[in-house]
Amino acid sequence: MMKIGIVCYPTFGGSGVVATELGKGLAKLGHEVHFITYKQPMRLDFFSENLFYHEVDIKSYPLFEFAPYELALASKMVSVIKYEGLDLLHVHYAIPHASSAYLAKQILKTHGISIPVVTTLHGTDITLVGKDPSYEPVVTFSINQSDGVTAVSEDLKKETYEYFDIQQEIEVIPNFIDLERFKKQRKDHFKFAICPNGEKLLVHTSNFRKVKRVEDVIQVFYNIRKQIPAKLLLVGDGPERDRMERLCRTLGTCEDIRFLGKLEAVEEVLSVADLFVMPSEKESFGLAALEAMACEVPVLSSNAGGIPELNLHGVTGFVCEVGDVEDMTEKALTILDESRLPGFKERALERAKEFDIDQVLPKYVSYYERTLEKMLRIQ
Ligand code: GMT
Repeated sequence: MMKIGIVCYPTFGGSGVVATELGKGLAKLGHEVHFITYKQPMRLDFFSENLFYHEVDIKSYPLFEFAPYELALASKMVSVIKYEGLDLLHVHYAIPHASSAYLAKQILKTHGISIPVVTTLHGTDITLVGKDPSYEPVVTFSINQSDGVTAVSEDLKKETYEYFDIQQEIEVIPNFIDLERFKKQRKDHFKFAICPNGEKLLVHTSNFRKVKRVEDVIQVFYNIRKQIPAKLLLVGDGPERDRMERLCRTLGTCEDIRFLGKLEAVEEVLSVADLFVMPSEKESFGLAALEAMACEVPVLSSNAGGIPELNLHGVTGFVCEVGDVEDMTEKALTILDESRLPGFKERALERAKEFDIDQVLPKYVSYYERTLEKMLRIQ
């Protein structure tokens, strides 16, 4: 059994969700898992004898306009690795976790301790923020200094090699889902409350950032609504929410659209949905779409990044060019057609089963073992 440290963003974001579920899964297998984050991770809300949580203390001081989180994190990594005797540190999202891990490793060396670091690339740490010249040199360096690097899709691996000078072999380990939690629930009363006249129900969940193109969701819905009775639920919150509410008012669709804000039990909403819409401009994997598929919801998506590796065109939904709202409307109507909808729903669930935690967790365990062995060989 291994002692593993996990570092991630403790929010609703996909990378934090994947990291937390991974830690919970490893703990169930008997490994000891230590989370090192600045806040209790959203989904780490129960007790297990193998799970530990260490909060990063970020001290502020009047001189600091920005408190140095990276340094506080590196210091916490040093103390947890040293005093808990961790075997391996797994950091999720390169910025700044991989560079803090590098710093912690160098400090630990002076204490005679060596520990392998695995970095998982999740998406915007590469495709958006990481590429920016203000971060690129540090991102390149810290990826190259990691002892193991994984990416959540083939597309993300390709992009990483394309934009960064990486000497490392990147292993693709896709995101996963706990099918026990994400399964269609009977929520007929809920469906009736939203769609009292049997309307079709579209759902979108995201952090409402520009890259998610929520305006395309609303535009597609507006077009569909002209042809069939339908409702739209928008789950999540973020910088674009205000603008999207104004767009609904301009289009006169407020009656049929509800903004639900941040919801924890998103599976309850997905359980009554007929179509999930993900028109993102960039999306390395699309965990939210996988959650929908697990609840038997077909997906209408863009062809950005790694989405086509998950959403199979014409099988589990459709994949359209980014921004092609006309095509998306046509494809949505095809999916929602009563004669086709049950087939799409069934195939979406079948596809989701391929990403069950039981299939993917062993890939991480085997990767950790190989990384540890490699490190022992080098020493
Ligand atoms: O969306 C982000 O900016 C970051 C990140 C997150 O923390 O949610 O999302 C990325 O990681 C998820 C988990 O691996 C992926 O499912 C998302 O596709 C990916 N987001 C983007 O690439 C935009």
